[in-house]
Amino acid sequence: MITFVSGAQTRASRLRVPRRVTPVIGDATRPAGPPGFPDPGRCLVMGVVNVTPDSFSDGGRWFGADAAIAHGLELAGQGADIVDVGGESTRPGAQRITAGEELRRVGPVIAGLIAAGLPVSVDTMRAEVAEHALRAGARLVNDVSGGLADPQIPRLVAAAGVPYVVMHWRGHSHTMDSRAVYRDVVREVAEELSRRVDVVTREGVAPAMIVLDPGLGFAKRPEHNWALLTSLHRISTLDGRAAGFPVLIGASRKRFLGRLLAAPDGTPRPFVGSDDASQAVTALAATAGAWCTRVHQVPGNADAVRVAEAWRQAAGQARQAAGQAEAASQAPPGEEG
Ligand code: PMM
Repeated sequence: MITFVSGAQTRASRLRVPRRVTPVIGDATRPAGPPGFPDPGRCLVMGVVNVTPDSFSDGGRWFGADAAIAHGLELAGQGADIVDVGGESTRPGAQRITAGEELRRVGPVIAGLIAAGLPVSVDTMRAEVAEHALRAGARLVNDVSGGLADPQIPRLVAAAGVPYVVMHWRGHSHTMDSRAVYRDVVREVAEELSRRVDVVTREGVAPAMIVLDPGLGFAKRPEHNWALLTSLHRISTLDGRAAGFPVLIGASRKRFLGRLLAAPDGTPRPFVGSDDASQAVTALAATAGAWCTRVHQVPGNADAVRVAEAWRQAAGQARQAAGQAEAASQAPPGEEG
């Protein structure tokens, strides 16, 4: 990011008037990620393997262990840092499946991907499924309910000592659209996440193991998603209550992107047609300091996080240079080199 210094500012510095340094976009800090995952110095990419017949973005495509394992390997080969395996659709209106069915779907896929040496996370709201995955070697539990759907999960995660994604959630899929009511979405999501953090840490989860997620599309209307995306720092810090948790975002193929890209007659863009927009969100969120982006298509997102990191590095240098120039301009006369 270029830091613009106007002619007026240059004259002001000659007159020793303190200058206002233009903020540098991409300057936000990125809190350290949880232990147990590599820190390549950029936002991580989590590739999604939905072993479901009905997920709204890719339901049915990887419904079968062999196809799902092959897809997970493909995502890792394309640059996914983590492969996230889920067996229960959370699409709006979806009905729940039994724990037995969820386990039947994800068990062999998790085992197959771990046997192949991949870092696997399990996307589940059930302790029974999380426990099975952890025994198989899953490295992270991604709980879209943040422990609300099954209060046993936090204790289980604490005992396993793995990172825990605590997502903002207001209820199961069949009710979530009616719960998308906020006066100040960023403040309320931060408050509700803060309460979840209190609960899960009381259950023994180490704060260093917590990753926060604003839950895009879960009891959120498009304007709520955009407000949250532009306020990731407030989510990370729980609106000033904490030093800063790592943040994961899941914008990929969500309805708000399809609506943004709607045809002139208002028909939303089909989910697969929103992958370029998903990558744009990844680039912006990674530049704003997100720890991880959860995506269905890896290659473009793997590029986007690298672009974002180059941007952040340059922004840091620009900020440093602007700070040095500011200090020099405020030094008393005669102290200039
Ligand atoms: N979204 C979905 C599923 N799991 N997990 C996290 N942490 N964050 C999300 O936003 C999220 C998630 C729903 O999307 P999909 O069914 O298309 O994968």
